[in-house]
Amino acid sequence: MKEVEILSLGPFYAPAFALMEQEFTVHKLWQAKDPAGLIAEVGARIRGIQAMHANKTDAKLMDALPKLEIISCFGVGVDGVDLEAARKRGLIVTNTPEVLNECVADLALGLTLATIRRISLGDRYVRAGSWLKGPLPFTHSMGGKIMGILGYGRIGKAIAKRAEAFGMRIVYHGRKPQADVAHKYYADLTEMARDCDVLVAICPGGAATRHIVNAEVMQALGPEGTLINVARGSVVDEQALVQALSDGSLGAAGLDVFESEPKVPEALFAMDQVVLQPHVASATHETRMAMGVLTADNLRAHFAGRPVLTPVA
Ligand code: NAP
Ligand code: 8YV
Repeated sequence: MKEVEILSLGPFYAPAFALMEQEFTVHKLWQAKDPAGLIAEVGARIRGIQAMHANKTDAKLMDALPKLEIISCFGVGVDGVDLEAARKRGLIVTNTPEVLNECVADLALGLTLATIRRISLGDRYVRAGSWLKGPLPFTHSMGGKIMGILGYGRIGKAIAKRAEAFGMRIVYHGRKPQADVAHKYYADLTEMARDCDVLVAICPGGAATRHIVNAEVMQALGPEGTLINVARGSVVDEQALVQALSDGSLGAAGLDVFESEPKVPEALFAMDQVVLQPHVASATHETRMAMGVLTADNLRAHFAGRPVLTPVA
């Protein structure tokens, strides 16, 4: 299918990217010294886009590619794509759901454990020789605590399974209660935050969830509460988060994602009650390979005249 030309907006896991390149003619916008020049040169021939969540795939870009048929996203979150513009153009949009559930849930649970039990702090404590001067202060248990999940979807359910194995009780918030789910549903996020010990955000990003975890929600979670964000930086009001952690109205936070990543508010660096990760929840060899293969498989299926494997509804 080398005659099919694809515009790559960002690189993904190299061995999987190579598979895509074996099959298609791939133009790498992220390597272009003059991105606008590259689009002017090849735009009229481009039939597919491959995008990462951080890439802005908007109407302007789509309009510059008159033969565009499909946008294949690496990652499950498609908040970088203007879905309405894609719908109007009749474009197919695909993502890579399911294959990353377990890894993202592992990191979410790891962050929860590391934050509640102050594992990163303990590590720094030993390395700094502080143990010689006295023991680390006690932390809290995971078992018996309530975890509120904001976004009880594919990954949310994988997180719940792990948290239950740690003896935690699960409650959830979404836009509606789910049939066949026995956990308590909260229509109101602030109410759920008030009732739980740990609030895990794992809902989609984008305008609908922007700052859904606001100052009020953090106050409700309270001085003993822990916020875990593995969703998108945009979901949490970061300024309010820094304020709540500084004045102690929120107890602790474990964060994999940030509003202006890779920029992280420096105020968080000095906080012992915070664990920071550089957006790595799905970043294992196995999972990134599976995501990359699925990204290429969706393109292959479409250009072979078959239905794509994982279309975004
Ligand atoms: P999913 O299966 O579609 O689940 C999303 C959940 O969020 C659903 O339960 C949905 O429930 C809920 N939701 C959607 N819109 C909402 C809103 N406006 N308010 C409250 N809840 C809402 O998606 P998934 O595969 O689990 O992935 C979830 C998200 O995780 C992705 O979109 C991505 O942003 C993030 N993610 C992050 C990483 C990372 O590296 N940190 C990795 C993978 C995914 P209702 O429809 O009932 O509202
Ligand atoms: C990746 C993600 O970090 O799937 C998502 O939505 O955020 C992560 O799996 C991302 O796709 C890499 O750009």
